[in-house]
Amino acid sequence: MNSQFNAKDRWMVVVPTYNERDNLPLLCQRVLECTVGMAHLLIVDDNSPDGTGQLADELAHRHPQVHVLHRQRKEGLGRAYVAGFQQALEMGYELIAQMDADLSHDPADLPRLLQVTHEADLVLGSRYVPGGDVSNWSRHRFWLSFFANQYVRLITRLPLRDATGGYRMWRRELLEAIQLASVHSNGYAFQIEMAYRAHRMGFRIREIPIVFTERRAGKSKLSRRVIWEAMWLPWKLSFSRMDTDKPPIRNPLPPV
Ligand SMILES: Nc1nc2c(ncn2[C@@H]2O[C@H](COP(=O)(O)OP(=O)(O)OP(=O)(O)O)[C@@H](O)[C@H]2O)c(=O)[nH]1
Ligand SMILES: [Mg+2]
Repeated sequence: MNSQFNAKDRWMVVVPTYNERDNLPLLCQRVLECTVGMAHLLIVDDNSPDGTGQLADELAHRHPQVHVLHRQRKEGLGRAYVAGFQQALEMGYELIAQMDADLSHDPADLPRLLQVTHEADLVLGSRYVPGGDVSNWSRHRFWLSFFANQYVRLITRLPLRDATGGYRMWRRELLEAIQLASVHSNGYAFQIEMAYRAHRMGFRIREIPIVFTERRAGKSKLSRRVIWEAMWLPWKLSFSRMDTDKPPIRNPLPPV
């Protein structure tokens, strides 16, 4: 791990990868370009059979801002993020972003997410606030995702338009308060649970519009299991009070 820098001045973008060989070089290049070298990148690879891990090592060798966390086996997006967030916190970063490796999240939006952390503890890139959108999705996929978010909102009363989105930026105080070791959900359920915990603890959440673009290379890891978990989780959250729960002390800011 190459780490000659003052972590307080820098921020970390955590990217989980599983078989993203065709996307990773461009993603890395664009993140570094769009953040003019100010962001560091942590690639969390689950021993991808297509060699994404080795490619990540080569990128880390070439760019001092790039770091790699290798994990033994595929355990899902949530486990990869928990490991990546813990690593970023240990390394001392104050601001930690998360994004997919498949270029669905445009790295050019990173500076906007960063800017809003001045007034929020969690900034969500949102497809469903005015100005947000999706590109290259079938009508069916759009409505499925849109109604899934309405469903989450109705059951959990989480006042967010896009609780399943995975383009976010966190302040370290919030990630520390969440007690990452106790988060066990994966996939979309992981995104919902993390936002829910932040809200229940009264942290400031702000949604900003993003345009999400369907992946062009590589394969989706979306599975039936991921969808079932996301459908079940809102009920679990609304029925069981988690250890970390406290009544909200502040309301999230309204969407812009
Ligand atoms: N390390 C790790 N990364 C994963 C795992 N599952 C998914 N990912 C990564 O998580 C990100 C999101 O996964 P996608 O397959 O794009 O899933 P999605 O964006 O929810 O679904 P699509 O919209 O169909 O692409 C990508 O960067 C994946 O490579 C996993 O088990 N381990
Ligand atoms: Mg994707």
